[in-house]
Amino acid sequence: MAGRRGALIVLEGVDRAGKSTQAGRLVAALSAAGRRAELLRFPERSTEIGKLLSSYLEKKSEVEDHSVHLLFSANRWEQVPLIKEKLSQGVTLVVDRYAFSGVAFTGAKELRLADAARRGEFGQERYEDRAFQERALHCFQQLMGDETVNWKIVDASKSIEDVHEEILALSEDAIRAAAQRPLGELWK
Ligand code: 2DT
Ligand code: MG
Repeated sequence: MAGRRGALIVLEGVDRAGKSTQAGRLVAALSAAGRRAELLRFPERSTEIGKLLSSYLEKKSEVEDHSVHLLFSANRWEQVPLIKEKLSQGVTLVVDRYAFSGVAFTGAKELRLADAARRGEFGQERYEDRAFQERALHCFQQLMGDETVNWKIVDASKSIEDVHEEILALSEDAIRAAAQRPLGELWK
């Protein structure tokens, strides 16, 4: 319906929770149901700032912690005009990580100061080890106390199909609810 804004649907969680798989499935299902829906991801590695972040994550470069936090933030800000334009045009945006990852992953570094450095064989990129992911999860759990954000918790241990059905139903509710509300300011 003309004039109705789209919903901003953010998938957050630790690495390997299935966010990227689910974000893709969700956009496909919403589109198939005749909804206008598009996928975004953060970090968006294709921009100039995104290339710096990608190199940092691949451990090809070092960036001071505060500075890299601000680069992740800048990488969201550079997409904000597009995000606002799409939402106001009625396009629902499914976003694979957003500012909550920014807080959780920087917060996990701060917690590390009180933690013994342990390394597992979790993955190739920076942050991809069990101890770091556990600290990030702890930070996400604290962020879920923020009642200004409409959090929904999805049990990612279920099958891809079951998780998809649950996220799709929650998203349909969110799209209907968003259509009733004007666009507010975004957490960036
Ligand atoms: P992917 O593996 O999903 O590409 O994420 N990260 C992400 C931060 O540290 N700060 C942020 O603001 C964002 C959005 C989480 C790459 C890694 O980047 C981390 C995992
Ligand atoms: Mg990753």
